[in-house]
Amino acid sequence: MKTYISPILLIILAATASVAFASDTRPNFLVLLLDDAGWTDLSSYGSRIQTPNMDRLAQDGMRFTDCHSGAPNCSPSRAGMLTGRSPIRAGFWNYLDPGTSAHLEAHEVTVANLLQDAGYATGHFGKWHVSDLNSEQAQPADHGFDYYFGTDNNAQPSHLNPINFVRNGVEPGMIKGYSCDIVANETINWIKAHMAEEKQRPFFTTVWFHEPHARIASPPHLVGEYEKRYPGIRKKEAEYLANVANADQAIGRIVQTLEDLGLDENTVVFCTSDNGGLNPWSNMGLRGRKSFVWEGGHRVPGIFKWPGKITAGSVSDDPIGFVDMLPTFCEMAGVDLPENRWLDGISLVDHLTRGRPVDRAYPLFWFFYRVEPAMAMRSGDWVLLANTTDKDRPKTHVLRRADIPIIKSSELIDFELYNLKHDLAQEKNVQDRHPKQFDKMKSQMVRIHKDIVTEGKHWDIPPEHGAKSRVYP
Ligand SMILES: [Ca+2]
Repeated sequence: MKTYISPILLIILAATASVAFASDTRPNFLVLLLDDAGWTDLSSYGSRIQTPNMDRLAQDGMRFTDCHSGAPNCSPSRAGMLTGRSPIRAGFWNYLDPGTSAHLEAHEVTVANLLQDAGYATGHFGKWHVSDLNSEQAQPADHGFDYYFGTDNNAQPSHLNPINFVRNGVEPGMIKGYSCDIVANETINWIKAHMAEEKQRPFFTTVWFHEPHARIASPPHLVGEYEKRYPGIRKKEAEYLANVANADQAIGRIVQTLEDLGLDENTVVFCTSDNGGLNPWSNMGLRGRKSFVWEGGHRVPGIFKWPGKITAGSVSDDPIGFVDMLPTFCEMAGVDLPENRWLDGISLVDHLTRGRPVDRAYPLFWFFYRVEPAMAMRSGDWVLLANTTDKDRPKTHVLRRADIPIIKSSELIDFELYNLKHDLAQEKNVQDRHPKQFDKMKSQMVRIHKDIVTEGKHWDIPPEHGAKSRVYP
């Protein structure tokens, strides 16, 4: 039997569909990531650096005092943000050095994949560092980005006049200017072009700046401002402060573009850094720095802005992590989570928009085989840390073929318990005073460690790869 649909019904159906499309009120996303900026590198977090644009995001949104990157170094942290999973589960034992086999594989599901499938336009701008661009490895397009303009790792030879950007597979050669401005310009142009062509579609953008990771280059007038402001300051320090300030100005131009285009009211902005800072002034009050699983390695600035949904000027002390971003962005966009894989993060929407406490059944944790201690796990105000049985083995800066079987067969030892509420600097191991808390967390951490090192990919790394990498005692 043929089904007859009247022309009038077709007109009504078409009109309904077009209204539904035109009234797509799902938010846009702008994820701003600094590289190696520490917890206290923004003025809103107590820094000497003038960061008025990021501070304004905090004034217009929610500032987190206890936000944690996905890992204490670059590539794993980014993989954690994109996948909502522990970087170890996603195959990231260490950062990606040139020639390694490790990378974010195409079968991982990223937040960009999910939003793209749901109709979002997607763009990545800046440092990528979860696979080699223009190689056989999975590319940004495989990970859900319609458009990309990025570098494998750091801007080369420095932030000034970089030569290693790739735009959708094409290498434009040297681009004049500072990396943060180049990345901001590309982001702004992409957003403008998108709005001119298909303004009914929401967008998702990751803007991952190279600043303030070495090698640093900062505009001389900004360096001069900090030398004048802090007489006697070392040149290297002034260059660093100016570097963060320069990135802040680039962020200001992107945010201004959103306002000029009338997009700011319906755009979620998340601003953060991929790991703790290297310098003592970057992680004030915290133990450790980049690479370590002490707080200084992964506690970072974290600012959310979503006008009308998140209370302006609010401050949250609840612990959150990069693994929460995929579930959070998906809920904000009304997109279902993948059901065929374990996610380590949770949605923060109830916390962000209704002020409900972050209720986490599964803890935040960080594992890096190369450092001591090698693992940290958070539960409320408590942090449990532990070494591994291979702690005395000399380790190279990069992951080598021989590392993986040893990491996978190692076990946790030397546990230490700290209470961050009373001891943010992690100076006093209190395991003897809180045996029940210690035992409870220890058994959970042993389970999680076993779980992730079992799941973590056994990469087929070439035997000689990393032979000249520097060795740690
Ligand atoms: Ca980094």
